[in-house]
Amino acid sequence: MNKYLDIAPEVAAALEAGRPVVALESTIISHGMPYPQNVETALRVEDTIRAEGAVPATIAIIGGRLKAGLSKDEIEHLGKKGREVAKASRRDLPVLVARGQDGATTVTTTMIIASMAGIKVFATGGIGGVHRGAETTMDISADLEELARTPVMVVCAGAKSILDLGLTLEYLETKGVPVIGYGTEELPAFYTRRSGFKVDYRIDTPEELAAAFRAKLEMGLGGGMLVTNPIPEEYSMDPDRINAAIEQALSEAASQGIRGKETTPFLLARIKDITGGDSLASNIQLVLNNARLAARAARFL
Ligand code: PSU
Ligand code: MN
Repeated sequence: MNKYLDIAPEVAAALEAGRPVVALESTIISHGMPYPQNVETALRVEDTIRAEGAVPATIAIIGGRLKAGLSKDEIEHLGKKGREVAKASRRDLPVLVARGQDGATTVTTTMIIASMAGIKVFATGGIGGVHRGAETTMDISADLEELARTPVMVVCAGAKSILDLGLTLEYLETKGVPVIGYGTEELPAFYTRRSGFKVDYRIDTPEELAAAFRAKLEMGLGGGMLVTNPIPEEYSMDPDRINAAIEQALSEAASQGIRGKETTPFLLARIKDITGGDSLASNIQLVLNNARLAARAARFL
């Protein structure tokens, strides 16, 4: 057992018994949504996973310990501190752990810690990817490298068009990461069901998601699988409206010189403000939808 890792008793018991477990990230709590909706959503997502017969394992770094499974108090703590908590990617783990600090885990570090704990399925909202203009900034999320490297199935609602979706798909292709559309041939764009880009494969059942991922694991191919699950129609946003908000947020980020790890949280917060909170409601619904699908897939693994 990894001496830096604490697996919550409920999670450990489920893993021991071979029952389904779904990992959840914590950057979405601290940096992705405002308080108190972030805490309410994190707890609702856990309840949704339980209602589907799986055990939730929200992942974070608390006092330098890698945690698979958080208490309500720990979730409240991360949600209240919000952007004061370090956003922890792979490169941040050594120093945060050695210093005994807190960290909110991104898709990258959630995959790392899930994998250490033996958890195979992870549900989130959106992943990071190749940023627009990456051909000069080289801003490419570590999430893509992690998908290439760590064996976890990640269920998301696609990627926001704050990113260059075409280049993100090219990168994943190069790295050998299967991009699956759940019930769709088109990559969903987070707030909307359509992006104009094709996924690699359409899969229509949780059972087949599990079968494909199991085959990947058993062949020893390494790396994860990305499942993109479109936001339910009734919660999806008007594409013109959301795209205008994204363009405005991007131009503000450029004029304010926002860079590096600040870029994504800045854009997410601005989009939420520009849409007057409507994007937050959609965001919450798509996360719940992904949690449900991840729990169903985990039951077949
Ligand atoms: N995209 C979203 N919502 C999020 C994130 C991305 O739509 O909450 C968060 C996730 O934690 C993701 C991280 O792993 O941002 C990516 O950050 P960066 O682009 O700095 O790699
Ligand atoms: Mn980046």
